[in-house]
Amino acid sequence: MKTRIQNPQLASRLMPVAQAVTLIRPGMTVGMSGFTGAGYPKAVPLALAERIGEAHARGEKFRMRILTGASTAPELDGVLARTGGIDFRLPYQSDPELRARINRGEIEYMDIHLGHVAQYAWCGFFGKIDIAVVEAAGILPDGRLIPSTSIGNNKTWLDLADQVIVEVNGDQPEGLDGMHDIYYGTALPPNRKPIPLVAPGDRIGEPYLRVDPAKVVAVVETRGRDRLSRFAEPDDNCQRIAGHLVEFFRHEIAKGRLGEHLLPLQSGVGNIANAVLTGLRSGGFEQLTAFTEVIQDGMLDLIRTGTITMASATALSLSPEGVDDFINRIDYYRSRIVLRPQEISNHAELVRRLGCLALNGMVEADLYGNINSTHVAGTSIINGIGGSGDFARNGFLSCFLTPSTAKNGAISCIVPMVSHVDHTEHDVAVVVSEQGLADLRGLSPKQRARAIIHNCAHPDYRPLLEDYFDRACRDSKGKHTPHLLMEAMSWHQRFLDTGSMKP
Ligand code: 0RQ
Repeated sequence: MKTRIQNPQLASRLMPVAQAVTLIRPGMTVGMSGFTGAGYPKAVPLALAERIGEAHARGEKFRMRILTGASTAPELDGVLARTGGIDFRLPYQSDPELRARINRGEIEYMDIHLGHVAQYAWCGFFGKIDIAVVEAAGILPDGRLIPSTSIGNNKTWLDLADQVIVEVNGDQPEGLDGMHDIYYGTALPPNRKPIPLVAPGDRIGEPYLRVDPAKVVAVVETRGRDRLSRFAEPDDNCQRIAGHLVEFFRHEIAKGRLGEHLLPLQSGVGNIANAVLTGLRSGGFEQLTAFTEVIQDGMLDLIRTGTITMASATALSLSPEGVDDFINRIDYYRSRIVLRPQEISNHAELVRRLGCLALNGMVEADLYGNINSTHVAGTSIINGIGGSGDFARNGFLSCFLTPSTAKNGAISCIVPMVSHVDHTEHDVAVVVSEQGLADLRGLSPKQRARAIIHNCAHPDYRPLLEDYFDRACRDSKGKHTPHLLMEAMSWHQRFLDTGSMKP
């Protein structure tokens, strides 16, 4: 384990975790590593939660602002939320404990595009970053860090924080060394230059994270794998959604609008996105590439089987079985995966240049193609917008996927008006459910409504939506985007009142 810390100056800062956490004080803004359950610090947050618990027991207030790459794990978000130690959190979360407290109004949460976080931090919009806590797979003799299973915002936190705590995790595979590409050429306007990346596999930076050794106040040795959950087995609905997408891509190839190797895929988080990738494998496509944020099991399968020849991301978000496979074939994967900072993996310029095919899950779509990715009934957050907006707005094709109903049919995922808007009608090209696919390109609002009702709504809800739309076309004052405003929201209110959207 000692050999993973090869820089003598940083080795001299090695200390027990209980001592390291005394450097984190109430009111601090803490930038932590971690992206979709990968590469988060394993020891400091747990020890910190204990310290906060003790402080609260003494009647002292101990709350911090916690910034990360994306979601982390129960050992970070879960424990810190439970102790009441989080005052403010950004940019993406999926921990049940944290989510519950956000929805009870106990924690302030800022849901922000993942591609915007670094710029906001550099511009000072989040205030001063007091301390960074970053997991690394090792420290080189020159003091640079071998990154872990995610990069996320680590470069930004290491650059901006006044102080740094490095957790060196002896259980992260040593074979990660060489898989990363950290670009140090970003600047703020008016000094920005084009980012020199023209293909997903291009390496434009260096494999290691720089850190000023003078800022490193503690190094902690840890062990422990990322805590990543299993994906649901692709069910019938997922397979149908994948089937509709495959058919659509084939149609686009036939029309000459996509080449036979498609364009770089972006795949969102969650079961549906994971299952759709699995479905693409049976679609007979070859030599695909990915420019995305997260590599889930479905994408790893495509890389292993050679369907995807190169994937760029900022994190690995694999099931325990996926992790085993990744470690067993790490040399194979290292030549086919590049992990980058999220300011690059989610950069609007690159997503637009490469022409990504954006495939993201959603909560609900409305008749006109507005998408809600984050909220149940308009007021309770699920996870956050994550990177879906970075890709939806800038991709070549923006596809949103959902089963047509949720909660055993009690909810229609196609509604008259979404209860919260994450992606506007202007950023959505294709909506897919197990019922079918609505290609919204080139359609007016009313044409889009007909396509979505007809192709995507569940038969149980289709007549209700048709009836709503017909009456809206007749009775709405404006006929461009017809709505019966009070009635539109009554669908969600009915669900809140009775547990079902059905009248
Ligand atoms: O809740 O598990 O309690 O039953 O939402 O739904 O169908 O399992 O779908 O796992 O693909 O997640 C939008 C959440 C979909 C995800 C979302 C309930 C449903 C279930 C999950 P239960 P499924 P998925 C880049 C991309 C935003 C971030 C993003 C997401 C739970 O895709 O977080 O795209 N997206 N990032 O029952 C009420 C509805 C519902 C509903 C589903 N209409 N009303 N509840 N659910 N539809 C990567 C990153 O950014 C890191």
